[in-house]
Amino acid sequence: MRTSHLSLLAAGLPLLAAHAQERPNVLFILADDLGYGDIGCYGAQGVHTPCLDSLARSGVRFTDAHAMASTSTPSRYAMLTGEYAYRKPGTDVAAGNAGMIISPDQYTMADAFRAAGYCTGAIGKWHLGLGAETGTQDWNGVVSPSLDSLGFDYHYIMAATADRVPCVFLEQGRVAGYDASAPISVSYRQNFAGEPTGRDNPELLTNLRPSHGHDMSIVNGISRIGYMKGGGSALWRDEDIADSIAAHALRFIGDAASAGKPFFLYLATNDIHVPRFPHPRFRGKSTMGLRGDAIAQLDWTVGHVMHALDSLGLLRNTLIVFTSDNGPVVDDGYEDRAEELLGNHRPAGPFRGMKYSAFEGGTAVPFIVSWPGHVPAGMQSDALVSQVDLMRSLATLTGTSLPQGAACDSRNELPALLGQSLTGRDYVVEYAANHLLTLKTKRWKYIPANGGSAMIQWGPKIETGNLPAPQLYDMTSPWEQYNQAEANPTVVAAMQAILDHEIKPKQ
Ligand code: NG6
Ligand code: CA
Repeated sequence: MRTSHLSLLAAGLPLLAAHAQERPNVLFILADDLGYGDIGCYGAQGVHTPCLDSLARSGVRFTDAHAMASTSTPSRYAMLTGEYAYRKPGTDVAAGNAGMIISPDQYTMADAFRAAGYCTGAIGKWHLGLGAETGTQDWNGVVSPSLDSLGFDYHYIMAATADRVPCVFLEQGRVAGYDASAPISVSYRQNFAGEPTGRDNPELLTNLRPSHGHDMSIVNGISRIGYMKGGGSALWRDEDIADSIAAHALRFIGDAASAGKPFFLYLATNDIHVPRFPHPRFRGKSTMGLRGDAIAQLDWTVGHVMHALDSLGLLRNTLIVFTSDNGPVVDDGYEDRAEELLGNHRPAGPFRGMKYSAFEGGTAVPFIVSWPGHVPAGMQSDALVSQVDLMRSLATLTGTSLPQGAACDSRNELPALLGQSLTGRDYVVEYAANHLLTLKTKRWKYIPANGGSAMIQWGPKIETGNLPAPQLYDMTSPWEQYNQAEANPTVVAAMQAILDHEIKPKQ
């Protein structure tokens, strides 16, 4: 039975309805700003990640996996819709009061799981906007439309990032633990009369001070991007965010198990995005200060959820995907000593550039797939894979056919993702923070000519990848160092032609 099931998958054929009861739960863990080199099994120094390493040992560890974009909002957009973010206006890094970026009529990964009879949940960082229109959300009532219109039955989320207001979780569209004595107002234009800011009241920054930006409203002794008033007892404490996300994940999984339904959980951690302010029990767990300690906390989250799955007897029937939304960043705007304490740890591993960049460090990410008994244990796969393919591949796994026009950039790469084939994509399209589209094949990385500064201008010490001439790097050597564009005009032309084709609207 199992053999035929696997051979059907390998042939890329949809599963038969008769196999419905064999469909696994799917736990999709998406870390934030975790670089290729940031965990033990990818070469991290100065921090131990035993749970992630053990997850990798139980499944396939990919070495050539890519986020679609080098920042969060466009990367997540592509992942959840199967559509490249540049097709949709307004997919740049979103403010905390942005309106919903994926429209309710778009078909999402969660819709596909819902259609397959799964309980669907989103827990953690959202950062894809909420409500009908920017700035019009009712934070004291129900924020609508919300994730239920995108296929998620249950949602417990941060609207944007921990460094952006509002600093509260929303559960089913309402502020979790709402404090009626402290009504919430949010603005990305101006402060509210009498409210302190990081800029004017540095003496109130008892937990973290900004290194660039992040000097507006103060919550929990940390100043943020944007202004907010109120919140009272509903405001998060940064040191409790990971625990809160893990606790809600456990509850969701437990509820799905009691209901006897398979689940799809999109578990998007706050770690290791700024402000990095892990719980005291993780302090000093790394030699790298708060950034490394946040990695230890992330590792704990993964272990905690896996332990819960194991206790419920669900581990063997759960497909776990672990990855990150974009490459790493060291100083991303707070004085957390991340740069000073890095030692010989290389957040982007062997890749040039980091978050925001058009170089590979912006989008090369750790990527682990585990499904005991179905995915080979302890395997390394060098197949070229892109997160944009998760949607169609997972729909194939559950035997769900996607509506015409949905997930137009997502391919079924299930055999590669399950470690049954070592052939992945022929190329991946990548999207830098400055909207530069680049292309990676197994061998080459191509960055079209682009003017503009070579370094990011607003704080992080990161190369943009800009050069006024085309760049072509042979990725069989570890660092994008020797530009071979002039010597390989045919390769450059062929790769530019693919980009020209990919940028056109899909029919
Ligand atoms: C930048 C923020 C950075 C981070 C990033 C988004 C400043 C100076 N920097 O604008 O700290 O929040 O946006 O990160 O404000 S992401 O991972 O969510 O894309
Ligand atoms: Ca991110």
